Amino acid sequence: MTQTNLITGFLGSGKTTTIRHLLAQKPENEKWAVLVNEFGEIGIDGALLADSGAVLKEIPGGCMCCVNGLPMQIGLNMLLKQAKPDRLLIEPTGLGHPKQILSLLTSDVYSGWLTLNASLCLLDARQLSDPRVVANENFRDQLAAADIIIANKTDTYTEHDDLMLAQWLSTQDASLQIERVSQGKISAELLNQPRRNERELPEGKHHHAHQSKQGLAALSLPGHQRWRRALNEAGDYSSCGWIFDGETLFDTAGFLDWARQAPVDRLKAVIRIKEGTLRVNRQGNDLHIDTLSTAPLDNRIELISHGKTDWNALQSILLRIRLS
Ligand SMILES: Nc1nc2c(ncn2[C@@H]2O[C@H](COP(=O)(O)OP(=O)(O)OP(=O)(O)O)[C@@H](O)[C@H]2O)c(=O)[nH]1
Ligand SMILES: [Mg+2]
Repeated sequence: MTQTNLITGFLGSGKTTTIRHLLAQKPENEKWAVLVNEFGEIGIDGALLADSGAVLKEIPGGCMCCVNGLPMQIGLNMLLKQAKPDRLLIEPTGLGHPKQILSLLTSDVYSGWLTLNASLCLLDARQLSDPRVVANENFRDQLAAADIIIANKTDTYTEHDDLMLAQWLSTQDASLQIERVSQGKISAELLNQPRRNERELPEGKHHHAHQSKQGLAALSLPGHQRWRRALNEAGDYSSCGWIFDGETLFDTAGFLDWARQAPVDRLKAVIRIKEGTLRVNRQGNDLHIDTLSTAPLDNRIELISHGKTDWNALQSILLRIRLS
């Protein structure tokens, strides 16, 4: 039986960061796997976890409810039946509703394969002051479905954020477990806690407005095509992602300006520059940049925004800041 945990949390709350930290605690003799579902069609979290020593499976493109059918089950089957990991961590998209994935994981199909342990939900308490986030049913239901709340990014909290967190907690069951951390630094011991929360969740609204149904095909560049883009839309959020081939190099300063200024809520990129590989991760105005020692096969950029965004305008700048 594979010990399995859902690691949920709204867009940019720190799910992947937490999973990286958990993977660093993996005992050497164990095999751990990670299943990531991203909202965007271009998977980037896979690249962020590539050097983490886990068996990795990405399901790009859409909210969990939309990919929860075949792609999700195929991914899960592959991991459980071929890789047979001791432990499986599942990161659903921050814009997804937890109901469908929980029903899938607790269905008879998987009863002989996995044990579903505690669900951990990442919470950036600053988001409690963002009316757009608080009004989002996925944000609320992810928290409602959790066994353990991980209040992450405590290094950024103001007194007001602490107050909002205390206020939110006062509306919750007194037995709800909460850990306050930064950089997702939780103990892997938490993964062994049992799942206790069996609260009946409302059906997540099904916003099937996906413009692109390229799914997994979007992961590769066919033939000699140098780049392509893929769009996704669900509810009030839309995403635009690009893959550029491995020969493409970007101008570092140009790219960082573009990443800082793009009028979007979330930006993730793993791009090649003259000096190597740059990893860029922006949530709101927080921008994190670091370098990767391994060169990825291609360049990947993913933007997510609330409301309408002029993707073509952003794309024309992006095309201009290529060095080759
Ligand atoms: N200041 C600060 N930044 C953090 C902390 N934890 C994560 N971050 C940053 O927050 C951003 C988002 O982190 P991720 O781990 O990618 O978040 P995520 O929930 O996986 O994001 P999505 O998969 O896009 O929903 C990254 O730039 C991280 O470096 C923290 O404790 N403090
Ligand atoms: Mg992530």
